[in-house]
Amino acid sequence: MLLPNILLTGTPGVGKTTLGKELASRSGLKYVNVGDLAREGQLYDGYDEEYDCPILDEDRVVDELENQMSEGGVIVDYHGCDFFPERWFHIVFVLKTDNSVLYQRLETRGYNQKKLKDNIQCEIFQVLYEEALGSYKEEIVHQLPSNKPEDLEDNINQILKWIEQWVKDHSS
Ligand code: DAT
Repeated sequence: MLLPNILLTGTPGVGKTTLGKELASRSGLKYVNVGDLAREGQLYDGYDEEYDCPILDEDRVVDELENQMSEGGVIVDYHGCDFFPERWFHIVFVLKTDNSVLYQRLETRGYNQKKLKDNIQCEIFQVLYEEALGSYKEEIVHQLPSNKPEDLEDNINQILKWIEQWVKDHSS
């Protein structure tokens, strides 16, 4: 059976991991967290002193994922999206969270003031939404609110319906 690949993107803290894992368990699709994948495989290319974090080796991440992406049925979670091959994804969801809610979530994570400010600005300026629109066909890019538990439930149900329809449309 053919299964679609789904990209979940958005500013850190908007709820990609929460949605991705729950969606995977309810749909049977596979969940891949690119941050974890990079950490496990040490897929890094240097260190960013300003942001105090390793720099992702995007080419190696793409190589690492290529086989499973061509098989289909993968949910990818990452706070960036312009380096993945466009052909990989059948649909792209950009999660969005109100500033005050996001601020609290990131504060709970123990982010320092600079990281907090940068991430809130990233959300205010819809950086990931713009990046997604610049990287994929506009008609497959969708924004989803991600503020409260009901949003999570609505998003899951909506995506499950979309998957079901996609599978029907692609079965011979
Ligand atoms: P991300 O993977 O985008 O960095 P996450 O899934 O780790 O984000 O979520 C960050 C925090 O927010 C985490 O404590 C769970 C919570 N959260 C996620 N989605 C939520 C929602 N729809 N309603 C309430 N809390 C949510």
